Amino acid sequence: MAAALHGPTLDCGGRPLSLNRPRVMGVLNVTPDSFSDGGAFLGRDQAIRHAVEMVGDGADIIDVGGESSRPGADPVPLEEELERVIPVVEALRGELDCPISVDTYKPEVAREAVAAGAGLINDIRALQEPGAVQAIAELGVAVCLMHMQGRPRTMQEAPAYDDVVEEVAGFLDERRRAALDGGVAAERIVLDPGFGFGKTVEHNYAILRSLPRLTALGAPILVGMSRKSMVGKVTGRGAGERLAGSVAAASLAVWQGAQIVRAHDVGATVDAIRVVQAARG
Ligand code: PT1
Repeated sequence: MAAALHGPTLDCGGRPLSLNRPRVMGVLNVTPDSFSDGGAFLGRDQAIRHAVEMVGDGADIIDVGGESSRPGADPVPLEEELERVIPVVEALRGELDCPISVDTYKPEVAREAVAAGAGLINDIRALQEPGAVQAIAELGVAVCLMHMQGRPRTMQEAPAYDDVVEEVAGFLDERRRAALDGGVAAERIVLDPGFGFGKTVEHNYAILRSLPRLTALGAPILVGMSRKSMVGKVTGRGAGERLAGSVAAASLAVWQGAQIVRAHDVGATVDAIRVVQAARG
């Protein structure tokens, strides 16, 4: 129960995460093909060390991902995703006090991840896979519902919208409704516009400047812009040199009410968010 906490909380499987201040979700890739870490954290021990370091830097959630969703990425078979993700979640459960998130759209991975200790399922397909709503409702964990146009392999070929902000808002509202109707508790739902997922640079910045339209949906908003091409395109920087741009994007999102920021560079993002919070009063 969240009896001791006041204000908005995210219920991560019985573990309440207060959202009375913005939170940082640290990215822990356990893929050999990940777009910015280049598989550097593949080994289980390295993954644990990286997660512990991010928590030391102020991360509130660790997001474990075994299938890259960067533009052009291929799907990973179920067994391989399980082999990558589950041992890391099991090890993290013994090392960390913060909620562990798993970036997966497969209900089978969600079930095993929660059994291993995950409290949040980060679903880039927003529970559209068969059986996904039921799995999350039964598991009693938190879920992030994200918008994506198309699929990672081809989503950047020709993204198109009549009104990107309204279409993303409408989709997130519809998926939230589907989750609620399927038995997922309202205090377990987070929404995410999916920066870079089937969106041009212009689409991404239109969403960024219109975040209040999304916070008005009534659920906490998570954003992930860290090191993405929307930052690279306007700065002319490669994937390894996007820190300042990523921190600017995170700051603008928090200024407009985003409650959770998914980021690779946790320490810098935490500092920036503290400054934004102080300015917001
Ligand atoms: C995200 C996110 C995610 N992003 C959530 N989960 C990725 N909830 C993975 C590029 O344009 O924003 N929200 N899980 C990473 N995906 C991308 C997409 C990485 C686009 C890079 C780009 O460079």
